[in-house]
Amino acid sequence: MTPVALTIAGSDPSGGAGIQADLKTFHQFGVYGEAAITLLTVQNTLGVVRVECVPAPLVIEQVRAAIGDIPPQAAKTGALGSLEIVEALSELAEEFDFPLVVDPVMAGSDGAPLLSPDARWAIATRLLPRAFLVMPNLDEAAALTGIEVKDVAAMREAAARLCAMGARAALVKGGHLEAAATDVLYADGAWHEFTAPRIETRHTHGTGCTYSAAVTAGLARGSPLEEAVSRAKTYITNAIRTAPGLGRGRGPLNHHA
Ligand code: PXL
Repeated sequence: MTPVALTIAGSDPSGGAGIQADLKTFHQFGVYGEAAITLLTVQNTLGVVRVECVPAPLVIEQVRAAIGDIPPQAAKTGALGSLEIVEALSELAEEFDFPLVVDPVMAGSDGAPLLSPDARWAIATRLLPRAFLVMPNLDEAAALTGIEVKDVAAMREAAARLCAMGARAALVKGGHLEAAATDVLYADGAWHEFTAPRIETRHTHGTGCTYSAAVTAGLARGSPLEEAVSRAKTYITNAIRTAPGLGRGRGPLNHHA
């Protein structure tokens, strides 16, 4: 049977991040993609100029319509926008019988807010306990745990704390570290590291979305977590390395990697 994955995330009309990136990534992994939209952004590679959240009940209706007819084997969340959406989705996720990957997006790659500040607490307390995997970057890991996360030792500590907060597993992403891009996974009481050489480039738009979509696709295909992360890390590294150079700002990745 064709594997199916669902993304619950925001729209990026320039096609590099959000649901557009997620669907391209699912497709590249041979996974049929479904998408429920949480918010619309007006943006291109130069930045985000406007964000409009979808009413929470309409987000829930989209998810129910999609999974009620074509059940996914895995799902992910991206930008969730409002407290209402985080709360409604956390409640709905109790019914999910497939793994949920939470990419706790707080801002776009240009720093524009994609999550209201009052929704952070709800992600930490309501959504994390529903997560099979949470995969924050350094800033998001710090915001969720309250500790400073600037090196691999702190990443290990943050990953373990995120699991103590209820996530089944946590992958803290070190793409913004100064040395190599080392990501730290904490799962089943053990740490694992995934390292790739640093690539100097401005074309990183949608990196987080694409990475979490690739992990979700692997899970939908039935891969064990470590294998899904390892394959996704290779994919994201190649996608950055072979970015097509589109746009006048922070350009998109190569989703065909
Ligand atoms: O990468 C975070 C992100 C998530 N969702 C949407 C985005 C971005 C980054 O720009 O545009 C819709």
